[in-house]
Amino acid sequence: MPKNQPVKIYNTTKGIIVENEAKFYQISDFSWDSFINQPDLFSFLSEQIKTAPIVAGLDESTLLAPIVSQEIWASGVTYLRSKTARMEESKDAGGGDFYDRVYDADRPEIFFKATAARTVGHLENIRIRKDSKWNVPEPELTLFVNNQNQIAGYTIGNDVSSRDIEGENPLYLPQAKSYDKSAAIGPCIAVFKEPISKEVFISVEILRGEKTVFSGGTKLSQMKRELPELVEFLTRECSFPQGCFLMTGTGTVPPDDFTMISGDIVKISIESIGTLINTVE
Ligand code: DO4
Ligand code: MG
Repeated sequence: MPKNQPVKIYNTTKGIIVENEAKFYQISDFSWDSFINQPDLFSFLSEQIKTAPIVAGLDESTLLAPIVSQEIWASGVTYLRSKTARMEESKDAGGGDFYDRVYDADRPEIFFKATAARTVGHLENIRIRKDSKWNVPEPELTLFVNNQNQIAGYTIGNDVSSRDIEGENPLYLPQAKSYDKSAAIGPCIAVFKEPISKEVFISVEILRGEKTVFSGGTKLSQMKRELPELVEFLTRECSFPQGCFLMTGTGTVPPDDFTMISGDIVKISIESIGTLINTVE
């Protein structure tokens, strides 16, 4: 296997499919929850594909979000760009100082984002709230943390957010962040032998019809915190018998005069994991 290339796990309507070096394997006899929580997942996958039947390929229309019993949590204000954007949006509410302080504090911001039922996968629709006028995607490297509190894999996340609600009062954060179809993850869980490189680029493009109305990106190395540090805080007083997902914060925020509208297509790519595409309902 070439150095630190991931093995990818897909949740599909036809069961679990594993991709390795452009070959696809059908996995049977495992539930999703038990499969992704196997200890030393990379070695386990390498063993599984020695005997699993090869299938023709991956039909994208069969993809499901890579989540069954897991919760999605999220960390915030982990990049400078997120801190400055939130200080600006909440300055009239006196919230600016909170964001400044959490950026420098030992304890990171961590919040509950979504249940599996509120989450969509690749090519499914995300939603913006009807009572909000300013909505953005947040492209985020998302960790799969297994039931032993280890980072076992990575996926792509969209922490869809209502900036006017969050900016009006920091106590409205749960309403700005957590509602039906406010979270997208996928298309796979990518499992690496070594931790993911900090040089990976996380990019986002928003299409309105044929036109790109916003594009941007950041390197993971721009994040102020370490990934294990975020996991350590999340798992201090919460256990996750089936593992969980942790969105790690956004480093890309569109300009303040930008809002998503119905019909927009959001494409988030992370090198070596893939691209997550969702349309705004
Ligand atoms: O505190 C607001 C949310 C921060 C967030 O979601 C992010 O930085 O990604
Ligand atoms: Mg976020």
